[in-house]
Amino acid sequence: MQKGYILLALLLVGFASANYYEVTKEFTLNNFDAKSLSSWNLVNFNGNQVTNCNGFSVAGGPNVVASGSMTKTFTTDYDLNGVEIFFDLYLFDQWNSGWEGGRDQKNLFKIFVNNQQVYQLGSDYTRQLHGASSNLCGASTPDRQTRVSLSVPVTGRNFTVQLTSVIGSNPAAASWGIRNFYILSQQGYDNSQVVLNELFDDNNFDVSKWETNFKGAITQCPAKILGGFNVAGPGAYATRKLSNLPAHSFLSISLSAYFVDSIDSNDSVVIYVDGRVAHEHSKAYYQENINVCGGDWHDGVDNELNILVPHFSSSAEIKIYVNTDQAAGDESFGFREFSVAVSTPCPILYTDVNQGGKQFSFCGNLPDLHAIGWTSPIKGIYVPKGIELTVYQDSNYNGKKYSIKKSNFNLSGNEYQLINKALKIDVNEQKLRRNK
Ligand SMILES: *[C@@H]1O[C@H](CO)[C@@H](O)[C@H](O)[C@H]1NC(C)=O
Ligand SMILES: *[C@@H]1O[C@H](CO)[C@@H](O)[C@H](O)[C@H]1NC(C)=O
Ligand SMILES: *[C@@H]1O[C@H](CO)[C@@H](O)[C@H](O)[C@H]1NC(C)=O
Ligand SMILES: [Ca+2]
Ligand SMILES: [Ca+2]
Ligand SMILES: [Ca+2]
Repeated sequence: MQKGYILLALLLVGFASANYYEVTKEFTLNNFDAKSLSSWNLVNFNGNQVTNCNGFSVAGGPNVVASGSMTKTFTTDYDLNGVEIFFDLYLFDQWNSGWEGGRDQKNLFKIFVNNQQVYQLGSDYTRQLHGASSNLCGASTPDRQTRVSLSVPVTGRNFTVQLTSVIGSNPAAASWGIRNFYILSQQGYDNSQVVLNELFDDNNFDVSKWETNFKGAITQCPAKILGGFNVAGPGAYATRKLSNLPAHSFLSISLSAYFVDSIDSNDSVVIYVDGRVAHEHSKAYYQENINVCGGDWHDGVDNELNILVPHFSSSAEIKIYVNTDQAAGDESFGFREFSVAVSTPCPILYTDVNQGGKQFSFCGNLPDLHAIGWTSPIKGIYVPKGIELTVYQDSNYNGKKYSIKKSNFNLSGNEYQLINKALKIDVNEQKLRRNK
C-alpha cells in the first residue's frame, strides 16, 4: 500500500512515529584510534586507549582499562523525554564476578545516566557463556561479546552517560571495551505498531506459541510467569517466532523480567533476536528486592526491559536464554508481559551528502524544523520504497507541489532548494557550494 507523506512549511500536530533522532553514533568504524575518544572523560585508561582486537578496534580493551570509566555529556537542541542507548560490550579475559546482595560487589560493569545507576552486568569466565566463548584478544583466555540496549528516561537538553567497571587494577587480567555505541531519542508521538502483546492476563496466559526446553511450565510470582522457581534454571530458553511483520526498521521488544531467589551477579538472562545478542540483563541489586516467590531469597520482580533493535526482515525469532549456574530450585528466571512493536520505515534526512552528518527520521507531516531547534541544511534524503513525499512550495498546502519518490544522497539544484525551503531552512546553492 502506498503511503503519502507531506513536507510542509507549517507546524502540524501530525508529527508522527519512529522519529529516531540520532544523538550519537560512535566507534562504528572497523578501525578507529584514540582520537575517537577525545570527547570522553577517561579515568584509568592506559596506553593507546583503543585496542586492535584481531582486526577490529574497541574503545578500552586488554591492557587499557580494568577498573576505570568513560564519561560524556550529550547535548541536544530540543527537549528530551528519554533516550535509547545501545552498544556492543566486550568482557575480556578473567571476569570473575562474585556474589551480590551486599556481600561482594566486585567485578561488575555498570552504567550510570545522570549519576543514577541504570544497569549492571557481571560474568564468569569459567562457565556457560563466557567460558564457552572463543579468545578474541588479550590473554589467551576466552573473551565475551554481548550487547546492552537500554531505554532511559531523561528530561531537559543534556544528559551524562558513564560506563564504568570495578574489576581490579590489572587490565592484562580482565578488561572491557565497547563498539558500535548509539544513542537515539524519540521525538513526537509514537505511532509504532504493536504486533504482539501476550502473557499479560493471568486468566488467559497462553504460552502455546512459545517453544521452550522446560515444557512451557508456568509458575506464580505472585502473578503468572513463564518459567520461574524450580522450572527455568541453567540453559533454559523460551523462543517466540514472528512472521509476516509489516515493513519496519526497528523492533521494540518489552517484557517484565523476574529474577527469582539467589541469582548472583555472574548470572544473567540474554535476549537474542535472530540468533544475535540484543540485550543481556542481570538482577538489579542496586534496586530494592523483596521475597515474593520461590525460596526464602529476595526476588527481583517486574523489571521492565525495553529493547530497541534495528531490524528489517519480515520474520523474527526472539529467544530468552537463562544464563545461570545453580539449580532452578536455588535461582531461576521467568517473565510475563511480552510485547513487540514495529516502527514503520520513514524517510530520513541527512545533514551531509552520502548519508553523512546528523540524521533525522520522520513519518507523517513534518513540522517546521526550526520549532525543534534544527537549523542545519539538509543535503540528503532517504525515501523508503513505496513512499512518496509531497513538497509544497508555499505554506498551508499552497503553491506548486513536487513529488519526491527516490532517495537522493546528494541534493542539489531545485530539489535541494525545495526540501530545505519546505522545512524553513534558509539555504541557497551558492552557500552549499562555498561550504564544501
Ligand atoms: C558465581 O558467583 C557465585 C557467588 O560468588 C560463586 O559461588 C560461583 O562460583 C560463581 N560461578 C562460578 C562458575 O564460579
Ligand atoms: C544541562 O542543562 C541544564 C538545565 O537543564 C543546564 O543548567 C546545564 O548548564 C546544562 N549543562 C550542559 C553541560 O550543557
Ligand atoms: C554532489 O553533486 C555535485 C553536483 O551537483 C557534485 O559537484 C559533487 O561532487 C557531488 N558530491 C558528492 C560527494 O558526490
Ligand atoms: Ca582473551
Ligand atoms: Ca524468593
Ligand atoms: Ca549463580
